[in-house]
Amino acid sequence: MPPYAKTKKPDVKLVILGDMNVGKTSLLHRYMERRFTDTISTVGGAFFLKQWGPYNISIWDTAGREQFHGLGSMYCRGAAAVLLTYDVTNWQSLAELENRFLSLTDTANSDCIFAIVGNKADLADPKALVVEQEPEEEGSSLPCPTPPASPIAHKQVHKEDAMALYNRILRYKMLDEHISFPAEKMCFETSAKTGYNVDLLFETLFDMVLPSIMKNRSERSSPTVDLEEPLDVKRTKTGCCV
Ligand SMILES: Nc1nc2c(ncn2[C@@H]2O[C@H](COP(=O)(O)OP(=O)(O)OP(=O)(O)O)[C@@H](O)[C@H]2O)c(=O)[nH]1
Ligand SMILES: [Mg+2]
Repeated sequence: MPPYAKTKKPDVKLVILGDMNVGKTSLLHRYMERRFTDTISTVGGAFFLKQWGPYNISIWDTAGREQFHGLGSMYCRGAAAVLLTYDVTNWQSLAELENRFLSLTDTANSDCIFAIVGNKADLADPKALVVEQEPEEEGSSLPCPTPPASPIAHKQVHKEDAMALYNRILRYKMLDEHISFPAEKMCFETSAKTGYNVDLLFETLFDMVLPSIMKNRSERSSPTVDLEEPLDVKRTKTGCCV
């Protein structure tokens, strides 16, 4: 195992932002624990460490409640990617990303990657109702996934709205649209409940932050001057160092 994996020091940081109740914690639980769990509204923030091949990726879940808003920019400090999350059945949750959350990302890295994530797709899109099946033990038969009967809610946010927001973010960040990842690639619709697109979301971002991981590692391994250590210097008669 490479030495970096043993130390479990995060190589890179991802942060999930968005209004309360959009499903940030549920998305992270779905990805890390492979299931949809009961959640309680997040207080402050929580940190998960994902081992991705030889790399350690920290993923920060943040509280969407207004009272914790001030903490957001602290969590974003040094982030290589930010997942701006909304609920596809709630237009206001998309608007809040621009109104309240975008400015918090000013402390993220200058080359930070942004993803716009529309969660709760199972409520609005029959495609997202198919429950993700985990790979079974060898020899056992794989049941064919069937969509559970569930009422389809009115979809308030369409992918085009999310893509327009993404392009506005590029302009706000003064990022060149021609060299940044295109909106089509960076806008996801997910369901933490069924698992729809959840692995795709996280794993696409992990691949995209690989250059940041490499940069962080090379900075860590480059020789640094230890200010605590006395330098091996020769003193001249006048007391100056040469
Ligand atoms: N139908 C459906 N419900 C979801 C989904 N994701 C989350 N929920 C539900 O939405 C509610 C809020 O989910 P959380 O994951 O706690 O939301 P949050 O964004 O972390 O909220 P805060 O921590 O308060 O910021 C819970 O009742 C979840 O069960 C989803 O994909 N589909
Ligand atoms: Mg939460």
